[in-house]
Amino acid sequence: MGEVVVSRIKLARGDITTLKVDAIVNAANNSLLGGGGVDGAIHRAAGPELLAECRALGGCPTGSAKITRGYRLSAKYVIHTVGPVYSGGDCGESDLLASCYHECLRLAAAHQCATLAFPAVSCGVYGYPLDEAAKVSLATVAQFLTHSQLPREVIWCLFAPAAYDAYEKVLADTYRPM
Ligand code: AR6
Repeated sequence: MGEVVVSRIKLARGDITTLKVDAIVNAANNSLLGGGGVDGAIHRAAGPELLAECRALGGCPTGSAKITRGYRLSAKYVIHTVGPVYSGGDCGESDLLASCYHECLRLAAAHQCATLAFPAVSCGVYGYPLDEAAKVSLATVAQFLTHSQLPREVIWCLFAPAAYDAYEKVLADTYRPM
């Protein structure tokens, strides 16, 4: 992977709702009506207008994404994606997770987002192993960025220390070998 593409990928720690970026990604469920984890945090920070807009979207299939405004967030948009529930790895989970990331990137570029932040989609209650998710998602983002100027920068905002460590390791081993 080219150095230019890798330099457009950043890792951060903490709460994605605090980021000043054009769009943040929500790890949602098929209803798009809120939940726990990062989904709960985003709805709390964005305010009730976000839920009102989500109600009108009619849900979202696993592997797809839908965009809303960000309301009280610093981010202009929230891109809601529904990751797969991990059930052993032989049920198409990696294709579905790659599809989530690809659809989010496509929507961000279509809405002229220069900066986009992802959480570790599917790595909480949906149970996706962190190292596998890091490999699939980094490969999908790196591939997309090779043929798209937008988003200019992609940030993973990783709340759990283990998630940060997993992404850092895959990035170092695969994309920034010493
Ligand atoms: N900022 C960034 N990352 C966060 C935050 C935050 N504020 N809070 C949690 N995480 P999860 P999933 C991390 O469970 O596995 C919801 O109920 C968390 O540590 O939020 O895709 C939805 O409604 C983990 O690494 O999402 C769905 O029903 C990562 O975000 C279901 O959970 C994802 O964990 C989706 O499950």
